[in-house]
Amino acid sequence: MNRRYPPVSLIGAPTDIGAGDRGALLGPDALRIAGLGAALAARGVDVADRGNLTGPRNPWQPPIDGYRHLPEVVAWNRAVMEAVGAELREGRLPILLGGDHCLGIGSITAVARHCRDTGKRLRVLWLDAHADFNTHDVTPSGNIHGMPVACLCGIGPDALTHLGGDAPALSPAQVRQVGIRSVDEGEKRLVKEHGLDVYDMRYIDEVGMKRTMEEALAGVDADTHLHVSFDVDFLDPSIAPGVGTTVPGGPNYREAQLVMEMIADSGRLGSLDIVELNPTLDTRNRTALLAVDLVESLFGKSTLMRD
Ligand code: B3U
Ligand code: MN
Ligand code: MN
Repeated sequence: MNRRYPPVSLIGAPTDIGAGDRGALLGPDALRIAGLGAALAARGVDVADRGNLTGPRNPWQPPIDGYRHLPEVVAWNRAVMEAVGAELREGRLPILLGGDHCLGIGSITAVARHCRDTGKRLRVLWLDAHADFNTHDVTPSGNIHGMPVACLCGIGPDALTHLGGDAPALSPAQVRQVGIRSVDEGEKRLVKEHGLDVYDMRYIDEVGMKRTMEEALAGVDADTHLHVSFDVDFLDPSIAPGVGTTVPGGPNYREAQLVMEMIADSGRLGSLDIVELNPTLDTRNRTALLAVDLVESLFGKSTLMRD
């Protein structure tokens, strides 16, 4: 199944402004060094690397009113939103190289706005160990990388929920979360209250990854823009140790590869985030190398028997 993809733009956002550990700011270069651009080019994809965005440094301060570094998080997300929006308007497929997962707010706000302008339906696949649905009053950490899904659904500080002008960017019905295995107590209540569609690891263990992904992709059609927000801590830490918040019991290599292949088969991938990669916690850049390998599957690399 050799598919044609739109031209791809790599956008680096070197910051750990929303994270609980330092180091995700090295994510974009770790992915480049692992050969992301060359791997896509080798698949026949037209790739342009737009370099890195700039933004405020990480002041490493404690939370204020339940948020750490809110003004800096807003600044980075504004830059991301503008960069991702510009690529989409040119008909390109943006790949955001994080950076921590707070950047999903800017990226997906741009995608949601683009879908509104072009009349496309939007489906967001959130591949993550965490639900990222905390709010300032229930967060255990104040780290905004634990809040992007809530912000995108209109629950959060105005500066983030209204980043693109209108709020909310998303309704929970547009989101499918896969791989979830760490949800905080207050966060659990919010996830249930807002009816988020969560395929947690227990569900995946019980029904298998194939059926999980069939369900998560159900209804995706020619008019759908599929956004994949790939938090690298989605993967089991035994294969992907280079992330800040490892949670045991994640998808193994074969399951993760199937996820990417099934998304590729849908033919609807329109934008991608690769976030939370922290090479300072890794050895020999193996987590970035794995991420690149999985992105190749996402762009249609398949075994001989299926080509
Ligand atoms: N739920 C926790 C931990 C966390 C969320 N996302 C990541 N870690 N990467 C929190 O701090 O909100
Ligand atoms: Mn996340
Ligand atoms: Mn996570």
